[in-house]
Amino acid sequence: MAVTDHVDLNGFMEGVKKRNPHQPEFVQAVQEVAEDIFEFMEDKEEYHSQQILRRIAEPDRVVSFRVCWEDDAGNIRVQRGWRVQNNNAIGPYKGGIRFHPSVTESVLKFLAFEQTFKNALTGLPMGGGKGGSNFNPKGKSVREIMRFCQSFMTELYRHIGADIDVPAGDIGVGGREIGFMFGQYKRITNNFTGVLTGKGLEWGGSLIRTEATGYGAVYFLENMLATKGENLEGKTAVISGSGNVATHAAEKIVQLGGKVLTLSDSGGFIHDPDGIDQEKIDWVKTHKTHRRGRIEEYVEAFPKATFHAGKTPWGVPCDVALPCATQNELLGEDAKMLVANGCRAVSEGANMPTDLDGVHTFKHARILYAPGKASNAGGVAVSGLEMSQNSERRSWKEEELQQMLKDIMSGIHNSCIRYGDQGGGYIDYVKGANIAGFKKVADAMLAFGVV
Ligand code: NDP
Ligand code: 2IT
Repeated sequence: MAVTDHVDLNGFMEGVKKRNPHQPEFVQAVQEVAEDIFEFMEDKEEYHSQQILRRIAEPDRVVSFRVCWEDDAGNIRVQRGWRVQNNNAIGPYKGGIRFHPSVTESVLKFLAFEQTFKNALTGLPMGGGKGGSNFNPKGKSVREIMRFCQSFMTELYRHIGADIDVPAGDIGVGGREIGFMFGQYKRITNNFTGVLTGKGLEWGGSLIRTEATGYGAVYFLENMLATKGENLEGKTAVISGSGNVATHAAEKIVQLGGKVLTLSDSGGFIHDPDGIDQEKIDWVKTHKTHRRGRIEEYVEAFPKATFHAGKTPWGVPCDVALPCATQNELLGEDAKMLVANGCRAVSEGANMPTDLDGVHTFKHARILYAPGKASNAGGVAVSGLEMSQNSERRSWKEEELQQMLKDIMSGIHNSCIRYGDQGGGYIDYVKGANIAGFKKVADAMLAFGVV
């Protein structure tokens, strides 16, 4: 008798919890996927007997390393760095690097696990990985950030490669940090190769990579609304975050005729009843990204807006919501409030921003709800296109890339419908994304045997 014969969802999750103590984010991500996959696998003995889900939920490897650097005052600082290589069944490991004090092994394992399904959904040949450090870039000088990035890459370089593992940006890592890391990789290896994505346009980067995650999340939202014969024209949107994903999601909502009411950061949210138009979005981009300012200063520049310290924006009535900051920023009670206030669609720009309670609330209310692994896949998709351009040693045109991004997002939407259509006009996008992503990776793993 196979060892898995008697393992049901609860038994499986007990094992995951036991093997991953003190890793709540990782356990949460596995649970959200396992809830759907156990149902899907019910009549698929091969997935059970080959322990496919168990194997995907056990990273291929987790590399942890020390990162020493010297601050401007001459103090020696020590941080921890990681790269989690979760699964490379369908392509080289691929996923961002996060610099934030909240980074732990659990957070990076959850992100690498999610990335495995997300990357499969894009249709491009990319496996799942994630890396980062508990380094806090806030309040650091540019020279300090450079020294940290160089030290981080001095260890990371031996684990990555254009056909092995291709990191990119994430929270706290944008074009500038990718530049510092690419420079150090090239210096150590003497190799100019597509080992990172999100590069500058002069040195192998792709057009629209910067915008792709936020734009893609809005394209996905449009696809969802279209199933109800609706679009974004005249709709109000509540957005959290004020970084790369949030500002570009806001920009695309505005371009498509919607009105953005909120943005936020770790200090609280701003509510602008007049709407956050392109000029205001540009102000936020400059203020947050280039000046590293706080969102609360928005109300000095635009006095009709209000700032709500220590709060998230989910209590502001809206038609659509886009959580674009971080994990577990939208809890069960927030989800209930959104639904009660008439929110019709939620498209996640962040990774796992909604906790399990919130996911169940949205599913129960049968609103249009897209999990990040489907709706925020535009960023990694254009990263995949950057890899293709690097291999070809060519740069594609903006219009071509814009069209490819739109096509990839609607392809993901179709995959979600294929496996998530529950009848009666309700699509369970979480289920659809989980099954479509899982099936592709699982079938590749079956082909390789027990490795
Ligand atoms: P940025 O660093 O550009 O911006 C992060 C934003 O989120 C900032 O406004 C930041 O506020 C806020 N934030 C971060 N941590 C917290 C926290 N603990 N509580 C409240 N607010 C917080 O990151 P990105 O925009 O790139 O990433 C945002 C989300 O999107 C993440 O979940 C990321 O994994 C996901 N994502 C990013 C992709 C990309 O291409 N960049 C692709 C797919 C997903 P503050 O300034 O105060 O720190
Ligand atoms: O979460 C994500 O998909 C990202 N941070 C982007 C990863 C990438 O490799 O572009």
